[in-house]
Amino acid sequence: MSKIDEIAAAVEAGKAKVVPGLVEEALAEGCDPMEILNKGMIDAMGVVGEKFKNNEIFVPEMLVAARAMKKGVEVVKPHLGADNSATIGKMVMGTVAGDLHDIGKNLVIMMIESAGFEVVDLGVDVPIEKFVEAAADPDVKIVGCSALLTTTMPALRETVEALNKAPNRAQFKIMVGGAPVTQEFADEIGADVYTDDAAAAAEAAKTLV
Ligand code: B1M
Repeated sequence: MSKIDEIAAAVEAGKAKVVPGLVEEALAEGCDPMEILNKGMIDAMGVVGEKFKNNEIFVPEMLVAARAMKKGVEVVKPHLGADNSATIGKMVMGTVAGDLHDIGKNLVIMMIESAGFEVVDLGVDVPIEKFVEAAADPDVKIVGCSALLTTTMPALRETVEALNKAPNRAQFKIMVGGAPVTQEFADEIGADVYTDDAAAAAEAAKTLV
């Protein structure tokens, strides 16, 4: 079994104490940090999601897998080229109301910070008013909204609608993403940009400013 497969297996099994050591070993062996993240952790969470969908595992197992992934991300993060010394713009980012998923949002933040942005993390279950209030900061160039549940897509729509009515709307762009979100949905609700992963979000952010 390759080191990356070992990481994936440990994430799937929710071994939060084991994952950081395996990630360190993979880095020491010269594995690409992006591959560790994508194949060792993000893909593993995809497997966890499938198992949950098929009733093979339940919420607690999903939660421990998420914790294990977070521990692994902490180790790989400094190796992804994060450099906050130069700021090219300010972004605010949150997971919409009713939605508690934050791994994807945190990865998007990590990649966007690596691209040179200052990111204000509004957290999860963010009410519409909090997004609008944060967007009122005259330095904010991008407002990012993440949604992971089909049941929170209406909250995403309402958030984007409210942001579109903000008096300072011309000053910022609205970026949306998350597993159930599509380009078509993003266009329909009036978002400026949709991206399907964290790396693409960082590229899009750079293009926007
Ligand atoms: Co939840 N969950 N969950 N969950 N969970 C999903 C999303 C689900 C698909 C699992 C499944 O059924 N297969 C399903 C949703 C089904 C649906 O809506 N159709 C689901 C469900 C049902 C639920 C609950 C309702 C379960 C329950 O209680 N019965 C519940 C809801 C709680 C709530 O939010 N109110 C729930 C709870 C949880 C946990 C708390 C246990 C845990 C979250 C822990 C945490 O985040 N801190 C959890 C987890 C871990 C998952 C899965 C397994 C993994 C999510 C994840 O972290 N993926 C997930 C299944 C899956 O996704 N395959 C699932 C890895 C992450 C890197 O990917 O978040 O997609 P993702 O982010 C990507 C892109 O989407 C994109 O970039 C990221 C990085 O590349 N992206 C953006 C994300 N945001 C972006 C924003 C952008 C741009 C790109 O611009 C602003």
